[in-house]
Amino acid sequence: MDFFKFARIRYEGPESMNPFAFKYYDPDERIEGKTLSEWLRFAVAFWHTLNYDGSDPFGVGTMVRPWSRTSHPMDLALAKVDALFELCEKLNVEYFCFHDRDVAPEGATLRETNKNLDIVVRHIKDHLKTSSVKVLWVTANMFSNPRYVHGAATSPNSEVFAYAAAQVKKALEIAKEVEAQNYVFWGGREGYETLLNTDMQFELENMARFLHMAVDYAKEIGFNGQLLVEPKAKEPTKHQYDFDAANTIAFLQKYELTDYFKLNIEANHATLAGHTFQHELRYARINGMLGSIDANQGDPLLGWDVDRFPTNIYEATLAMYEVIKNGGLSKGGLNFDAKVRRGSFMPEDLFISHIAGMDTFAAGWKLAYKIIQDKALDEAIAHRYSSYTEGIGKGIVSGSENFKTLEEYIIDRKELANVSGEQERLEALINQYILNYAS
Ligand code: XUL
Ligand code: CO
Repeated sequence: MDFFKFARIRYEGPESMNPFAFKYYDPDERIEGKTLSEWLRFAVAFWHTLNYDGSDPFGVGTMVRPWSRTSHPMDLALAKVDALFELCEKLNVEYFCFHDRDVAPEGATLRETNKNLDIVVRHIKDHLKTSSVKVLWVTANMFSNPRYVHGAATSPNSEVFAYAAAQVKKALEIAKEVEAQNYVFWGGREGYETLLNTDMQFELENMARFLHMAVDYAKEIGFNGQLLVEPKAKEPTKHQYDFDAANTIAFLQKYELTDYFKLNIEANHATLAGHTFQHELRYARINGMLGSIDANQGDPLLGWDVDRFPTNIYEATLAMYEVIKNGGLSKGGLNFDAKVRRGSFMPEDLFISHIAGMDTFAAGWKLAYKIIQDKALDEAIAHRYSSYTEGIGKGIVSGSENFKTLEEYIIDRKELANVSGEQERLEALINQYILNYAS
C-alpha cells in the first residue's frame, strides 16, 4: 500500500517551478569520482518525520498523517516503517536514523520492550533486503522515560545506570543487525540543573565508564560502525555535559576515548552553545573528530532548539566548506534532524521540506567546492599568515627561537606594520559566488 500519492522526486534543474522536483540536487552528478549522493549521504530522521504530531506546550497535534488511521501500537509501529521506506525511496534519500524508542512501543519490562523491538527490527531488515535505503545511525532514547529524570549514565541512581547500559547493549546489537554506519550518543539528560545537589566529577567519571563499556561491547559483538557523540549546550538540562565540540573533545581526551569516537555536529546545537555551525565543524575537523552532521537550522530570534529544516544557503555553503576540507564524512552523512513547522501539517510538507533541505545542501556543496577550487579563501588566509613563512616567523614555527632571541629581535623596533584583515572583501566575495551561482 502506498501512503504517499507522490511519484519519485527527480532532478529538473534550477529553472523548474515544480515543488516536487530537485532544482540543485542531482543525485547522479559526478564530482571527483563520486556522485553528489555519495558526497552528501542524506538521511531522514525517523522521530521528526514519522513520529512528530505537531503538538507544542500550548496545543495538541496538527499533523495529517496517512498511517495514523492504524491504532494498535504494534500495527502502527510497523506501518510507520513501511511509510519511512516509501518516503526515503520517493525522496531519493539513501539513509535514515532512528532511536530505539522511535520505532517500537515500550513494554512493562525491558525484556518486553526488547521483544517489541525485535518484531519491528525484523520488519526493518525485511525492507533493507529489497530497498536501496540504508541505516546511517541508530541511537538509544535515554531521555523521554521518567526513569531518566536525573540522567542516564550520569544519574545518581545506579539502577538507572544499569537500565541505560542494558538499553545501549540492545541498541548496539540492533545497529549491528541493521548494518548501521554509525552509532550516536546524545546525552539528552546527561547534565544538571543545580550544582547544589550534583557531584559533577563523579557524574563525568560515570559517563566515561559508560562509554568505555559501550566501546567494549561494540568490539565484543563486532559492530564496526563509527561511534559518535553529539554535543549540545543546553535543553533539556540547563547545562549539558557535552556542551560543544571543544568541551566534548576535551572530555574524550581526558578519558582516553578519542580513538573510538568522533562527533556528530548539529547546526542548532552549535547556535545554542553561542557558536556558528561552521565553528563547531571547524573545531571538530582540525582535531580529526568530524564524524557526521545533524542538518537543521535554529531561529536567530529564539533561544531554544527549533530544529527547522535547513534552507539557509550561506550557512550551508560554509558548512560544506568544512566537509570538503575534511575530505568528506566517511561513514557519516547529513541527517535532517529537522521537523516541519506545526503549521506545515500536510503530508506533502514532509516532501517539500526535505527537497528544500537537500537542494540547499547540494547548492552549498557545489558553491563550497568552487570556492575551494578557486582558492578564494585559501589565498587570503595564506597571505595573512605569510610572515610565518620566512625570517623570524619561520624560526618561531620551526622552534629555533625563544623568548630571549625574540626580545633581542624586536626590542628596538619602533613600529610594527599590521595589514588589513579584509573581512568585508571576503564577505562580498562569498556573496558574489552565491549570486553568480544563482544567475
Ligand atoms: C536533540 C537531538 C537528538 C539527537 C539524537 O536535540 O539532536 O535528536 O540527534 O538523540
Ligand atoms: Co541531533
